[in-house]
Amino acid sequence: MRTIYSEDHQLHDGLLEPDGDGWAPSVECPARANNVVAAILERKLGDSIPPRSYGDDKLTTVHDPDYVNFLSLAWSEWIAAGEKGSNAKPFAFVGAGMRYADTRNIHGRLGRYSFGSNAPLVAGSWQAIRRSAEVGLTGADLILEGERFAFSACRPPGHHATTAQCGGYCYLNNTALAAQSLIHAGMDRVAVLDVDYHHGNGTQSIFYERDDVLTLSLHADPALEYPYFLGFKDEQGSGPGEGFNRNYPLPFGTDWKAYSEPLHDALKHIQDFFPSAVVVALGLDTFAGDPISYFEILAEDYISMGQRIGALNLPTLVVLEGGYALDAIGENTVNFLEGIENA
Ligand code: Q9C
Ligand code: ZN
Repeated sequence: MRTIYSEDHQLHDGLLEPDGDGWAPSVECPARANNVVAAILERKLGDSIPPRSYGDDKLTTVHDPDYVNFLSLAWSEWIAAGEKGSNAKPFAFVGAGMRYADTRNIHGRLGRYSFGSNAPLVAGSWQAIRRSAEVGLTGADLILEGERFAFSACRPPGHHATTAQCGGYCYLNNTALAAQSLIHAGMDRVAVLDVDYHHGNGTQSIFYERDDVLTLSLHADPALEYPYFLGFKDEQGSGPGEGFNRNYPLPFGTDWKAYSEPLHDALKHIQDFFPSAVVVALGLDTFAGDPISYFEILAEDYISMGQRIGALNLPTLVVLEGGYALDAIGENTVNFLEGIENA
């Protein structure tokens, strides 16, 4: 299987996230993707190729043009406003009774285009964010060109990003951009299976009213875990999309035995949908050793997980999402990818 990867993710570094009374280094750091790519090389999974370039028109197939424009300019606006912090991040958000008004203040703009304070922008972020989206889009193109599998080693991740808001370490929704690109190229139906520990709220909301993209997500119950405000079982799609979204909220402590039942159900629904391709949003934060998560999936379980998904026998694009156990993310990712290939 080929991997698509850009070194430009290194530019998105020095990120901070809320911690106690202050801010601490974010668990979403360059070592994640570096360790994934090192494991792919070590285990000889296949070649690594750089992403192709795409115009803004490709990014706006999923995102609002004003949001893409904001992401591209936010760092320079932060500096122009005389801000000294290394992380441009919001503190004021659009609450009930307020408007998504066209404010010009950088703090207002950061809040208007964020749904939380854990998607900061540093000097090199935009380049990394754009390249990460292009890594996802190139993976979709490889599938369109006839490859049975491809792995988009995206960083930053994307599945929390909505049409016009960043959050949860995500800015552009790499997975959604890839799925949309498959549809745009003529596929009638595409399934997106999100196995990240956190609900893929961005991906769900982007395709919620559509019947051509089936979205399914297995994740920690949002009643207990981030992103808290979406990912419940009763969210099944709306309008023409009614019945084309499925959520599997799972309890803390979920191990492979407990995980494999809802996974089996999700795979059955994918089969019944007869998609032309599957996009897997692969989060390795379901791992027992993940520092911010509470599932109990073990290293060898990722082989089984990959095998189950590979047994669908469909063209499959795997897109990297979360996973924060730095010394295990490489092994777990390659286990999953080898499982898919050797189903
Ligand atoms: N103290 C992804 O996995 N909550 N995003 C972290 C840590 C935010 C996860 C709390 C988790 C966001 C792509
Ligand atoms: Zn996650």
